[in-house]
Amino acid sequence: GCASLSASAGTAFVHLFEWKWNDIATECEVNLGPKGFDAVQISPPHEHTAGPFWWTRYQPVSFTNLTSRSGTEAELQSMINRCHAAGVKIYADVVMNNWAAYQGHGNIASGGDSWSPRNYPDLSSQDFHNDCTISNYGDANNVWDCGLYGMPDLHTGRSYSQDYAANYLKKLTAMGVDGFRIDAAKHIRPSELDTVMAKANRPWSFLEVIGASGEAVQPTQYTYIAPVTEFGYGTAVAGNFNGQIKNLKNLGTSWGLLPSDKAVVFIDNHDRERGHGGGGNLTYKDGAKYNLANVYMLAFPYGYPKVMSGYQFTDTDAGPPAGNTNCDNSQWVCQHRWTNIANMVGFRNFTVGAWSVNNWWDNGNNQIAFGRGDKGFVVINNESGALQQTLQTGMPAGTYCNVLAGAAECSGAMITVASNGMATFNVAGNSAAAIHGGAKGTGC
Ligand code: LM2
Ligand code: CA
Repeated sequence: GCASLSASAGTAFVHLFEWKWNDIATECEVNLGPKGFDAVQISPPHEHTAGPFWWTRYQPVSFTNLTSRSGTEAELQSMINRCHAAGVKIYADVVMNNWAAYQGHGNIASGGDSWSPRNYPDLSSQDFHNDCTISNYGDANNVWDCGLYGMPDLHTGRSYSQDYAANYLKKLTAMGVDGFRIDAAKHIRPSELDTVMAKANRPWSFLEVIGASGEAVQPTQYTYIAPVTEFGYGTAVAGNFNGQIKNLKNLGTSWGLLPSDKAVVFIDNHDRERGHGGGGNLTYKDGAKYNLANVYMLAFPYGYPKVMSGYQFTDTDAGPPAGNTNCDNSQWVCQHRWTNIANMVGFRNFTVGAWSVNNWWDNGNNQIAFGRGDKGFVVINNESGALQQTLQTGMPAGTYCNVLAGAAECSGAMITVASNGMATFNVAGNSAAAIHGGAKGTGC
């Protein structure tokens, strides 16, 4: 068929929130590899406390027992191997700062180990900071050395604790894991986290540090270690998709965001879609606006984008639907399979070499268009009325597939770019169109 996009390097990844390892493996083979996703962020693979809530996985019990709600260590290994064979990397979510406290569903953890707060199979009370609860975000010592929501706080200044965390990263690296999301990095002193990463031989990582003005601990204190989650991005995108997207022309450092190469960006994540840790983000519940915001994120040259992919919920504590994770069950949202999102990954991969915005057009309100050098061009209509414009694309003459017009990149309408670079776009309300040189209507 037309338009095989997998030749380009990966530039965007997906969080398959609460997916089981076996189902991720199949998804890598069937969808993520063919669509050009760079990597999958997986839910924490360590042993965790019991209970049906999603957040029980953010309460570790052991880093040496890797049986979790997503599966066994053998299934984890098999998934890593199968995703690699499909050209997809694996990033593991690592919770090292805070340890299990919740015993509302008993003291037997996901891998069968029993535990009590500050006493786990491999760690005991001395490996944790003194018992205190974070209460003052104006005080860095309080944020770093007390317990988040009262969970035991790993004493990351102790060599034994550092080695324990580093050995976990090394074990996962040896299994083939390609990178890490370091959960709650904001609650670990930067110098101590840096020591852990050094002991782990500095695997590729990104650090979860939620910035808030006026607080003592800021994301910029961590960027010397690794890229950081830029929470300001999703907030800014949401504010303007609910306002006027013409303002998003120069989203980046001039908005107070981190340098692009230090920023992992997302429209929402597993916390923000639930209103945990702050709100205001667009989520799957916002429908077309959310869909188009993801198109913007994947088209716009800023940051390393992460697509959220989760399950439907009303109760913000609810864990995943019972049974296997798959996109044929409507309880799973599967954002990464939405045509616009899946096919914009190919757009980002193809346009990565043209890291600038060119030929920006807007209607002064909620219709925008922009190019990525001579490699691609996108039109986003965040209004209910149709958009009909002849625009300068900056692209070579030719017949291009509108990659957002059908599930396969070239299954929908064609768009003709004239020799002067102009092309006519007819884009229905609340939808988008995109063309790029990796999906041409002829010669593929
Ligand atoms: C993070 N960032 O710093 C994660 O991105 C976030 O998802 C985690 O919170 C948090 N760190 C701790 O790793 C989640 C969730 C919380 C949940 C915790 C611990 O957002 O609601 O707290 O995980 O599982 C839950 C209860 C809370 C309780 C706490 C301790 O919701 O009421 O506090 O467990 O048992 C007494
Ligand atoms: Ca800490």
